[in-house]
Amino acid sequence: MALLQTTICLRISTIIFFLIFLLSEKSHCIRVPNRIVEPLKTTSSHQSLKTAVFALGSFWRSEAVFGCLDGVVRTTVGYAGGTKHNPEYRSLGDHAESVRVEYDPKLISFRQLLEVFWSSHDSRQVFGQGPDVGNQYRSIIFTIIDTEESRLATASKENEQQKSRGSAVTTQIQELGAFYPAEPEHQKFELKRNPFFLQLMGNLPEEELEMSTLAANMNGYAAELCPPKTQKQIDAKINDIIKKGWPILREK
Ligand code: MHO
Repeated sequence: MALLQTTICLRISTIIFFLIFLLSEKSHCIRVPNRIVEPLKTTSSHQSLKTAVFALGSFWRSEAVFGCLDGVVRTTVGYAGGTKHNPEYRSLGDHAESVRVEYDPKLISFRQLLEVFWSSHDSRQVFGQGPDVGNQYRSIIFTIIDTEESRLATASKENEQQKSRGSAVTTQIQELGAFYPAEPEHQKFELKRNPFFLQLMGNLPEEELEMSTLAANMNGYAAELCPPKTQKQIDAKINDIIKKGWPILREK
């Protein structure tokens, strides 16, 4: 009886999965994954990580931009740069939509993160970013005073200003105060828009999704914002999974 139930459950989920597949216009067969519990990293390995916080427009996009860089371990969207206590998406006060990036400095440097920051938005746009208008979309590099990072941030802003002589770079370099993580529905937003990818990852529960490096990567991939080489590598992995019918995406 237990066996029969398992078989029926598998069949139902297979049908749902095939429907998703048909909608995505692919014509391959694939087995339904069991949920994979991704092992959380140990505290000791976390001790060597560093954190950077940036604001560069809609935090859905910002998280995707940083999420699939090699060396980025975790991303979180939130509110920073303002004074309002406990901001929320619909009343964020004077905060800016921000992304907190946890990274391994042995694999990626703050300098490289700054390059991605500058090349991923228009730092000369006033009171908004792209189509999004408002103070919450302003451009900020958060640093801690008198650190190597704050010196690098200042130098990179000067460099950016020199490159765009005609117009002022609006980016603020601001002391990092409180960072308020945003509501769960805003975390890994681009990935959550794509149930097929969530399924490929084994439908991780929210807490694991928020901690997961793979989810940060896949969030960037879903938004097509990974560096081209990474975008292609993930494409290849997904195609491989589809071919083999072994539908589980794992950490690199
Ligand atoms: N233009 C975006 C802004 C979202 S955001 C997280 C939208 O689709 O509404 O502020």
